[in-house]
Amino acid sequence: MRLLVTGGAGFIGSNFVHHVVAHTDDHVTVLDALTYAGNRASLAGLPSERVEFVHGDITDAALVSGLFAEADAVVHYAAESHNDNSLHDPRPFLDTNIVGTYTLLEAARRHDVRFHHISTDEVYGDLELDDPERFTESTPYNPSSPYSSTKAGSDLLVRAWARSFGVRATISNCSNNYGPYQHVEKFIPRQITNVIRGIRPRLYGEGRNVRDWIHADDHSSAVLTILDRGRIGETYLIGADGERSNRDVVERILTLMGEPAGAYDHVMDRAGHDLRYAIDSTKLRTELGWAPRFSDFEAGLAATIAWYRANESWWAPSKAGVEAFYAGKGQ
Ligand code: NAD
Ligand code: TDX
Repeated sequence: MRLLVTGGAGFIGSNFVHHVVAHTDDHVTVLDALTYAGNRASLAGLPSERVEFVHGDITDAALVSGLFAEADAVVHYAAESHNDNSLHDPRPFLDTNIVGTYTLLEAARRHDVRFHHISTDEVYGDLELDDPERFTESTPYNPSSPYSSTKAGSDLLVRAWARSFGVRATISNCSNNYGPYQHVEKFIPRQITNVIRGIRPRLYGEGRNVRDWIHADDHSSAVLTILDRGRIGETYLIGADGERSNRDVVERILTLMGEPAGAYDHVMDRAGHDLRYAIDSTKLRTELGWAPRFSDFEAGLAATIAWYRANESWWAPSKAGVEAFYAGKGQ
């Protein structure tokens, strides 16, 4: 199969490309604009006969159309992905997440290409800490931030193009990913690289907020499963029962890195900060037979810490700029 992967130089997209090369015979073409979040080094070492890189923007309709004409299936990861950036400057989120997805859907329609859209559990808003219910495929959309509202909008475009134009599409909404190649602006890599640099980790507010962590490689195996056996027109939630409070995660990072568990600072909270996300992935597990491999969060976190220790040249160029951005916001 010839796969086109948008955003394949980003965190989850690059993990997916590595996963596809290791587990299938598919050929991958990556389309990526190499924004601040894209990094060609995340694809280093992959065989050139299996992976082709195209530097370009998903809003470029002519470029996109030519690439769709040569693809059997498209997996769409490209996005502006960081909530804190969306609170600072929402415009790129509208351009890439909404207009970009629209541009891809028009090409999928014209060339009748199978389309898988990558989305997030944040489209469902947040849950109370003691809510016994988790998000399912029928939870109403209720996004909180400019980021999550543009992802919600992109999901709705996919549903409309599937129903109105017969685009052969599926959607997955996944919980918070961790693993190698994640940008240092995000919570887990920010704290790991802070500790490496001798900076105290920064917890927003009280740190009671809960995220449902999944290893990026488990996200990749779920997406391949949906591409292979998912029913056209359906949405699948991806999660690995990994709920943890931010405070618990920061304390684990510190302990695993040989520091006192309490050696972190509380900083200004995020505006509109979602309290809790939690995924019920029963549909994906029972209908398609998927299961995660990384069930031990502490072991996955230890491996991620080891990766950041061993790959300082990958993240060092971004670190100072990210910390300057946060410092300007009291975070
Ligand atoms: P990321 O920010 O690390 O990577 C995004 C990639 O998209 C980068 O390589 C960037 O260069 C590229 N890109 C951005 N705008 C582009 C454009 N206009 N044209 C072409 N390429 C462009 O993001 P990520 O964390 O890897 O997230 C990937 C996808 O997964 C996103 O759609 C996100 O909403 C979704 N998602 C992320 C998480 C998470 O925990 N990070 C969880 C669920 C879903
Ligand atoms: O320094 C920090 N301190 C802190 O306490 C940072 C950067 C974050 N946080 C908190 C905010 C969140 O409660 O940690 C939690 C995780 O923050 P992020 O890594 O920014 O992730 P989140 O906002 O939960 O969104 C992520 O998961 C869903 C991805 O960035 C999204 O792309 C995905 O859709």
